[in-house]
Amino acid sequence: MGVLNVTPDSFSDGGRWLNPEAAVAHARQMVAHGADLVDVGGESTRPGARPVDEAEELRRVLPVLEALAGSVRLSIDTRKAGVARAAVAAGATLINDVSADLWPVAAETGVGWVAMHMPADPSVMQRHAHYEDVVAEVRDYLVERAERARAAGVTDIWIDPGIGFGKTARHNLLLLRHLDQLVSTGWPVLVGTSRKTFLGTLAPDRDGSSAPTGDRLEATVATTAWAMVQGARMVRVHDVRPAAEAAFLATSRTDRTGSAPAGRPGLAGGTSGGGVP
Ligand code: PMM
Repeated sequence: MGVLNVTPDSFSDGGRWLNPEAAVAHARQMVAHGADLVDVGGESTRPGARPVDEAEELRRVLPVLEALAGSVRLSIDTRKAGVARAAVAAGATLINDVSADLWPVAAETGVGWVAMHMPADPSVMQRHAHYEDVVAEVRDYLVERAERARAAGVTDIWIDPGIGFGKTARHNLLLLRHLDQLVSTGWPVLVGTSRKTFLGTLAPDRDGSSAPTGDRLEATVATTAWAMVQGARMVRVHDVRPAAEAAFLATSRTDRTGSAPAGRPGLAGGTSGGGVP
C-alpha cells in the first residue's frame, strides 16, 4: 500500500502532493514501483494534528481519486463517513479507517475496510498511551471491531495495530515483536511503520539526535520486512520500491504455502517468478 497524503501538514510528506497533477503522477510511480494499491488521505493524523472539515477533505482527495479510478486500486484514509462514501463513489474500493468506526459505511457500499487501533483522537492520543498489556488490548479491540464488521456484512476486513497512534516507542516495538498474536487471529494484518517517529528515536543520527523523517528509510525497510516475515499481509509505506523489494525477499523465504510469490513487483525485468530459494 503506497501512501499518498494530499495534505499540507502530514508529518513526512505534508505539502508535497497538494497539487493534484503531482499527486496523480506520484501515485502512478508508486504502482510502477510495486504498490498494489494507493492510499489517498486528505487529513493528517499526526500527533496533535488539527482536524479538517469534510468539504476541505473532499476538495483535496476527490480530484486525485477521480483521476486514478479505474487504473489504480484505491483506498481512502479517512475518519469521516461522508468522505468515505464520496471516495467509494469516486472509485475507492477500501476504506482505511484509523478510527475503526466506519464499518457500517463499508457494509452499505460493499467495499473493504481496515480497522486501525487508535486509543483517542490524534489531538490528544499520546496522552492515552497507557496499557497493561498493549498487545492483548490492541488485539482484542481489533478482533471485536472485525467481528462487528463481519456481522454487518463486510467481507474484506483488515486489522492494523496503529503503530505510533497513542503508543510509546516501547509499545510500538512490543506490537511488532508480537505481531504473530495479531496474525494468529486469522484476520489479515496491515502494518504501517513508514518513517514514523519511533524509528528516528531508535535509529538516531550519529550525533544521537532523532533521525529526521527523510532519514528513516533503512529502519522503515527493516521493520517492513520484519512485519512481512511475521505474517503481515500488507504494509503501508511512502517509499514503495525498497519496501516492495524487502517484502518480496521476506515472503519468498517464508511463504507458508510453500510456493514462491508471483514475482518481483515493479522491478526491472518484471514478473520473472521463482523467488529466492
Ligand atoms: N499511519 C498513518 C496514517 N494512516 N493508516 C493505517 N491503516 N495504518 C497506519 O499505520 C497509518 C494509517 C500516519 O502516517 P502518514 O501521516 O505518513 O500517512
